[in-house]
Amino acid sequence: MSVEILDGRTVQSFVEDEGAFNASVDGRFAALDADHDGRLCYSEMAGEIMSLRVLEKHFGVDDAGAVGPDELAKLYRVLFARFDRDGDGGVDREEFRAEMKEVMLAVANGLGFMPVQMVVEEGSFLKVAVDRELARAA
Ligand SMILES: [Ca+2]
Ligand SMILES: [Ca+2]
Repeated sequence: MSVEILDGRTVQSFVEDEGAFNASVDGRFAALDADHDGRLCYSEMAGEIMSLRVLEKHFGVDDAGAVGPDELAKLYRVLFARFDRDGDGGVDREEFRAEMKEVMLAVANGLGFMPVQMVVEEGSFLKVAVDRELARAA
């Protein structure tokens, strides 16, 4: 983990660079797809969903810290259902790309134009977005 300065524009320009963004999302997808069947089932997605809790505003949850384990399990199911757009019980690459794009655009909107300090996880999309911006500025 590292602390980075980022703003909405950094994130948005990363999402809009379709080649870079899709490559990054596809890499994440492949890493999550433990049994390599080209779909993410709920258990494969669970870790990712937990890391998305920082983005809970996007999913309409205001205070996830206040919910108990039962509610949390329910919340994870709801989040999984958002990814699984056709409801077939698995998240394919297209569904994963589409939802990650929306999530990241929601993050960009939330950040706005004022740069903020954020703790970002190594290998996360935000980290990739920051590194990309730094590489461009150099
Ligand atoms: Ca799988
Ligand atoms: Ca699906």
